Amino acid sequence: MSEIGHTREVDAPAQRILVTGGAGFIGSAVVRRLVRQGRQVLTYDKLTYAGNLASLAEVHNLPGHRFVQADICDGQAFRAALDAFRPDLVMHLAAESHVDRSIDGPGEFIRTNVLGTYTLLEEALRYWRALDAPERGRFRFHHISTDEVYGTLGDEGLFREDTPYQPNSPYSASKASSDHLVRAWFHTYGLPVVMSNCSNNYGPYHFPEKLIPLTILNALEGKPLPVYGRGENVRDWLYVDDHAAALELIATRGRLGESYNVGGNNERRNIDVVRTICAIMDRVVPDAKIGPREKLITFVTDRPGHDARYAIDATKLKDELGWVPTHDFESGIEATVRWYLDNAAWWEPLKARYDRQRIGLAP
Ligand code: NAD
Ligand code: TDX
Repeated sequence: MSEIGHTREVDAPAQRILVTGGAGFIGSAVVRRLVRQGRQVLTYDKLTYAGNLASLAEVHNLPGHRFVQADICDGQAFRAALDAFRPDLVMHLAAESHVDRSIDGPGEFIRTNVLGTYTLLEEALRYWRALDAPERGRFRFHHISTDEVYGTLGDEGLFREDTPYQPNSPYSASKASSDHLVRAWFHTYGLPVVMSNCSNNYGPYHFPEKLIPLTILNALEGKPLPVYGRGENVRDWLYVDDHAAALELIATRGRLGESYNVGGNNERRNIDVVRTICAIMDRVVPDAKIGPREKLITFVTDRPGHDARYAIDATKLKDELGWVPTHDFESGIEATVRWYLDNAAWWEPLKARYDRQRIGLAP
């Protein structure tokens, strides 16, 4: 078994990093960060509707960055990528990520999130076993997951790493399954893994089907702002670059076989998030024809199985690895609104990639 329970000192930080899902929202923030630091990065991404090479424009053609368009369920393609690139670290972010889509079509979530992760684990194990001893000692597989695996909180309490798994949506159930597989490959086969579970991210390059970018773009056009139920559900929002910094720490310095919760201590009710965005937009891009954007808020049928509250206790990550988030919600949300206003060239082409009507209402 691998060295469970103690930190392996990393003499030379990982230099060759394969990032699955690197063309997505969080993956692209990770790839941009690592390439800027001078690491060698291979982005491995199928480019589904959610994948976007424009999110990697800053680094795509730099010598430190390579890209392979391939499916994580394709074991042969992943094997070829491992054998050609020879990473000392795999960061696995590729997933189907949108809860509403998982309600309408859970099959793709099982295929990608469960079978895809299984495929990567099998190939990573084969690759790791064939490495020579120093390389084998350096190699790590970092699985990136969500706090939604823990289910829902009431008014009190926080998710800790030892909170029991109680996923409630097809998305969170598929992520929970993948977490369990990763854990099992560590305990049974000794594959050197680390895991992390993060709360809701927000920031630039967020696919516009998600609450925050959807609200910004609808508010810009004077369209209704759909709020599920009464808007009282609470999410714990973390700026995406703070998550990317946490992932780098966990991947390179986290204890093998351990999982780390990541969250910014920024709990907000959905209705308050939407109102905050309205206020920023009224100030930054006032529009006399639209008027005060709060008038656009429309309460709609609740999401089936809608988790009431998520909130993270990130003490372990802070104490063990010294992580501190650098963005508070007020500055982060203003920066995010301004980024969308300045980057229509990024989001305009995406409008054709998703249904701008309500989805995820189970029959
Ligand atoms: P995203 O939907 O923006 O990006 C997912 C990426 O994975 C896309 O580039 C897509 O093309 C790629 N992909 C999907 N299926 C693939 C497949 N079969 N093979 C190869 N590539 C494939 O997702 P995100 O928000 O960046 O989330 C990244 C990871 O972080 C996911 O594992 C998600 O569960 C987790 N996570 C997300 C959040 C959040 O708030 N967004 C919070 C916690 C954890
Ligand atoms: O139009 C909307 N109106 C609304 O009220 C949408 C799209 C969402 N909501 C609500 C549902 C949630 O309570 O806003 C909250 C946030 O919704 P999403 O943006 O869909 O995110 P969520 O379901 O919380 O999941 C996100 O965070 C955890 C990511 O999509 C997941 O991949 C991640 O694991």
